[in-house]
Amino acid sequence: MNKSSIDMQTLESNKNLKVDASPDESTSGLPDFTTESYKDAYSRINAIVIEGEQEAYDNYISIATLLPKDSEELTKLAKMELKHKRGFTACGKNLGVTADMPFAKEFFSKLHGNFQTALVNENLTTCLLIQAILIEAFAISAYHVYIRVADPFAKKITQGVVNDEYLHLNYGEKWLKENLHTCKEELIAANKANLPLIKKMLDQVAEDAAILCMDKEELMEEFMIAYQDALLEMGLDNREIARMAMAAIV
Ligand code: PL3
Ligand code: FE2
Ligand code: FE2
Repeated sequence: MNKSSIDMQTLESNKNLKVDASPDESTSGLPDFTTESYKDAYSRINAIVIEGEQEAYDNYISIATLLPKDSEELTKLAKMELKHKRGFTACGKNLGVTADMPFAKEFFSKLHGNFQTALVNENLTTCLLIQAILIEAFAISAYHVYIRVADPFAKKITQGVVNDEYLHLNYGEKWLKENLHTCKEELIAANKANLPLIKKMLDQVAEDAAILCMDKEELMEEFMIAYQDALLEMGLDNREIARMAMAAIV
């Protein structure tokens, strides 16, 4: 991206900032949460998050069927997702926003389809990569950026949620690390098929995110940090990680 388009984007997201320098430290530099444009963008972003948490619940329950020995732990992780869903539902309610659930269902449909296909074929590695690595890293990056510009109510909830998401990411990392010698090929293939979908989802949400004062470059940066850290943790080397990350830009 060239310099002028970065400036444009900065201007775009700054226009939503409260500039009436209220002396209250806690709200300065934050967007105006009461405008129609904020609420309109929030109706889609909030729905994405609610749908994402519900699908995460379903996915961990499904993964447990392929990994019965971890069923108890996976059920515990799954239940956290329902708590997250309730938390984000409350965030929307608090702002007087109705979540656009049909939009969110469509937003997840491709990734959802790939997960379901992997599940029926008992491709556990693919299921774990999609849910416990890609979706969790996406959530972690989005929540980190959101915390910086959220209303006080949502900020508190999101801080609690993001800590849980690391537990989910760690679960995936640990299983994939222990099984890397047998699952590397499937991991790389699944990454090639699904990382581009995450990139598309990020592109798709960027405009609404900007209205919430969430910067796209920052979202991408946070995602790459969480994603690359996870791959490193699994025992992949730098070259393998670079190759896998490259799948995002085809
Ligand atoms: C897994 O635990 C949860 C999966 C959720 C995926 C969320 C993607 C987030 C997209 C952009 C979001 C901004 C955050 C705003 C929160 C109301
Ligand atoms: Fe979650
Ligand atoms: Fe999660």
